[in-house]
Amino acid sequence: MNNISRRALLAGGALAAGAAAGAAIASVGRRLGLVPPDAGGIYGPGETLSYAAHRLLGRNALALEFPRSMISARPFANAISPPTELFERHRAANFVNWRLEVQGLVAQPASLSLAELRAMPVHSQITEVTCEEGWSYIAEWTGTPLSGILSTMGMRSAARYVVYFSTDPEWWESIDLDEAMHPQTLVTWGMNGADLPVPFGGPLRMRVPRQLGYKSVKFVNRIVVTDSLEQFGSGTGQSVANDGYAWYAGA
Ligand SMILES: Nc1nc2c(c(=O)[nH]1)N[C@H]1C(S)=C(S)[C@@H](COP(=O)(O)O)O[C@H]1N2
Ligand SMILES: [Mo]
Repeated sequence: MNNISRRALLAGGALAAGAAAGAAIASVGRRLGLVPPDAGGIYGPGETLSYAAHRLLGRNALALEFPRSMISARPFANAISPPTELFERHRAANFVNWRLEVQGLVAQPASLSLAELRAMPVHSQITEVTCEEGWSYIAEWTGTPLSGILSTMGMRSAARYVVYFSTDPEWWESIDLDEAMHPQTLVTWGMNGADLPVPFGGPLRMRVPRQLGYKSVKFVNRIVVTDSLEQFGSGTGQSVANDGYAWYAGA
């Protein structure tokens, strides 16, 4: 073999090794849960960096909690799409027939009433809702930790994400297991000492206080534990209404 073809062979080998290493790094990143589902978008590299940094450094970090004196006197309820017929029927019945369906990778799928949720271990936190549009307010949220629901139903080992839906078909979101099992992530039915009012997502809202407001979906009626987000909507883990926002919305 002459020198040139030997060099070409070596270069080719190095390139192939480089590509293999790149693919290996991507696959390790995925395996360690450091690549968000929207990594392929135009903000992909930035989203991956932010998500990986949070997951490596701040897995157990707590959202800031406030003293009672800082609860907002006039919390701001953002506009929502008009309530669906299904929602209006539940409201007319005082939400007694409202259910949280728990489906997917759990040993025991369930359909939980509000009373059943309230009978489980309860947690309260005074945290801020921050909208990506620039406003925020502080309130006390009371609910059932999502971690308690998932543990009770027996999460399967393949589980990686929790997708949560509302009576509004336009608004659903998903979080990874770190967020789902985090003690501040609440399936919320109380606000400032009373039942959660409808404008704030009553009767049931997913409160994810470590992330921006749009992850805190109102009127939640179904959660699905899954190993992949590909089969939901466009595959990025959020409804089309939210597709322009980062899937991981941690501060
Ligand atoms: N079902 C549903 N949940 C939703 C929304 C919505 O339009 N529909 N808006 C989201 C957005 S963008 C924000 S910032 C917060 C606002 O919460 P607030 O109304 O309590 O201020 O709710 C989130 N949850
Ligand atoms: Mo928002």
